[in-house]
Order: sequence, then C-alpha cells, then structure tokens
Amino acid sequence: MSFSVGIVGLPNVGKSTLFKALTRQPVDIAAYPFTTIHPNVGVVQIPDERLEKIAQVIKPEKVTPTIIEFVDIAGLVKGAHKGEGLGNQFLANIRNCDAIIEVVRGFEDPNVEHVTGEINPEKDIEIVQVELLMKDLETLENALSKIEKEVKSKEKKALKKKELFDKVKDWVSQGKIIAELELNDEEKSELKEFQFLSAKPILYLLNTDTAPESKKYSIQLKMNLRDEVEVSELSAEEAKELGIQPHLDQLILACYNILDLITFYTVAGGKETRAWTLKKGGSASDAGGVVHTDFKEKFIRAEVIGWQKLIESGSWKNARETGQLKTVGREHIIEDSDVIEFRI
Ligand SMILES: Nc1nc2c(ncn2[C@@H]2O[C@H](COP(=O)(O)OP(=O)(O)O)[C@@H](O)[C@H]2O)c(=O)[nH]1
Ligand SMILES: [Mg+2]
Repeated sequence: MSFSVGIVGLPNVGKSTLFKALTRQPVDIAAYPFTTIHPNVGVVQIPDERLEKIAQVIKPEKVTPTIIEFVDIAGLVKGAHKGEGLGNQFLANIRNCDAIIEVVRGFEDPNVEHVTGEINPEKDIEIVQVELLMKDLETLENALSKIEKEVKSKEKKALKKKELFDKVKDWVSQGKIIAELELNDEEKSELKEFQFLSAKPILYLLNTDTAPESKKYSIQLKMNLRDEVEVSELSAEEAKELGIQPHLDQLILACYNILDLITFYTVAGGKETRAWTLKKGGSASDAGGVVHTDFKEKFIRAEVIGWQKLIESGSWKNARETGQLKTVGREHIIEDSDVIEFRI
C-alpha cells in the first residue's frame, strides 16, 4: 500500500517535466507488490537519512526505502467539471489521489504557449480551484438529494447529515475549499466516502526562478523544474560535489508531510532494514498490516525502539540486553521513526 500525489495544473505549466524529474532515478518496483503501475504513475523513494543510519548499525544485506506515488494528470482546462477537454477523466484521476500538488506557471517563454495568454499565478490557481469546487458542488447536490429522501422519514441521523451537507455546500458555494472548513472527526468521516476534490491536502508549486512570490495563495514551493530534470540526472555524490541543493527531495518530503504520514522501520532479524509509511496515529497492528496483510490479524506483540535509542545502543542485541526494547500490544500507537520487530 502506498500513498499517491496527483500532479495537477493547467496545460504547459511543467507537470510532465516535474514527473520526469521525480521519476528519473528508477526504483526497483519488485520490492513493492502493492504498487499500481501505469505509464503516468511514478514510484519515488522517500529520501531518508535515518534509514541509512539505522542500516549502519544493523548491517543488513538489503536496505529498502519507503515510497510515494506521483501521478501525472492531464492538463485541466476551464469547464473541466462539465467534461471539457479530458475533464471527467481528469477529475476521476484526482479523486483517486490522496493529495494534490498543483504546478503553477511562473516562467516566461515565448516558445511555450500559455493557455490564458499571460503569466498570472493567482488567476491560474483560481481557474483550477473553480473546477475542483464545481465538481464538489455537483457531488454535494447529488448527495443532498439522496439525503433529503431520508429526511422525509424524520430520522435524526439523516437530519444531522443534511445539516452537515448544507454547511459544506454553503462553504463551497462561497468559493472556498473544503480542506479549509473546520470539521470534527465525526463530520470528516461522514464526508470521507465522497472523496471531495477540494478536501484533499494541496501544495502549490510555482515553476520559475524569477517570478515574485504569490501573495493571495500560499505558494509553498518555488523551483525551476527544467533545471531540476538536469539535477535529477546527477548521482547524490555528484550533486553534493557541485554543491547543488536537491529541491526535489524537499518537494517529496513536503508531500509526505501534508499527507500526515509517519515512517517506521523494520529490521527483519538483521536481514533487511526497511522503511514503511503509516498514517499518523496508527497502532502497532496497523503497522503490521502495512508490512503484510496477514500481520494485522496474526499480530501478537511487537518490540519497539526509537531509532535514536537503537543507534546509541549500537546493535539490536545491545538494545535488548540493556532493556531498551519495549514490548507492546496491538493498540500501542506508533511514533514517527520507531523501529519495530513484529511477533506473529
Ligand atoms: N522555459 C522553461 N520552459 C519550461 C520549464 N518547465 C517546463 N518547460 C517547458 O514547457 C513545455 C511544457 O512542459 P510540460 O512539462 O510538458 O507541461 P505540462 O503540460 O504541464 O505537462 C515543455 O516544452 C517544457 O520543456 C521552465 O521552467 N522553463
Ligand atoms: Mg503533461
């Protein structure tokens, strides 16, 4: 199981350029049996210094990083929600992603057509946002007409649901994204199955090296994607020697963060040191389920140690002998960077 980030934006902004840069260093896909592979889906390693340090202590035969998927989604045009361009396909692709990275054009280039005719990050973001919101509005209206039938039966639960959907619809109608609406956990889980597009975490990336900062929207990242393709061709050592900052690493980690993910590690009795991805707040048995479908059911207990304590111990054996390994049950909440040995 892996998480996926959809690369979204208007045509000719650099989405495929970003995809190319991200997937330049090929990953050995065989190690990730749950990964879906399509031409527009790329599997990218999460850069992780902790994994390397753990491996220095464990000295395994094999070191396997965790991954995230990026999906190069076709360019969106105005009217996509009504099926313009590849509209419906485009929006279905976003629906399947866990988060969105929106590439916004900031670079000037007379040889590359700009769909709206001018460089204007705010306006471009607005166009995309309107399409996402219009689609969500459609989903909300369909949901509401179903709920209204339930309300006729005067069921309390249905009334509450209608209240929630009316609130969300009112918010979206004001042109605001669902991700910014304050909702409690119960409300969030009520909305979850609808996979609202504007409820997904979103990161804006301005593709430029010169344009001014965007004021209205929080553009979190700014880089020149064409340069990044070249940088991605260098090995880590070459980049270090040339003093080149790996901007893409920053981008990958930012995606990881907006998804609210943590990393945990397994050492497989010393054979393989491996990083895995878990939703924050996941339990020991959830973590087991990430490693192997059977592990969730057959989970008995696990030995857990923080990665730094393991490094300080010098070896798994030392950690055990000095009482640093904690034995935990299914419900134990896993912390970021925990190293886990499962007992099934
Ligand atoms: N000048 C310039 N051109 C770029 C940059 N990034 C992408 N391009 C070019 O813009 C064109 C469209 O890029 P592409 O990634 O295919 O855009 P997409 O339609 O969003 O997937 C290509 O010819 C790219 O080489 C950039 O930072 N500067
Ligand atoms: Mg493209």
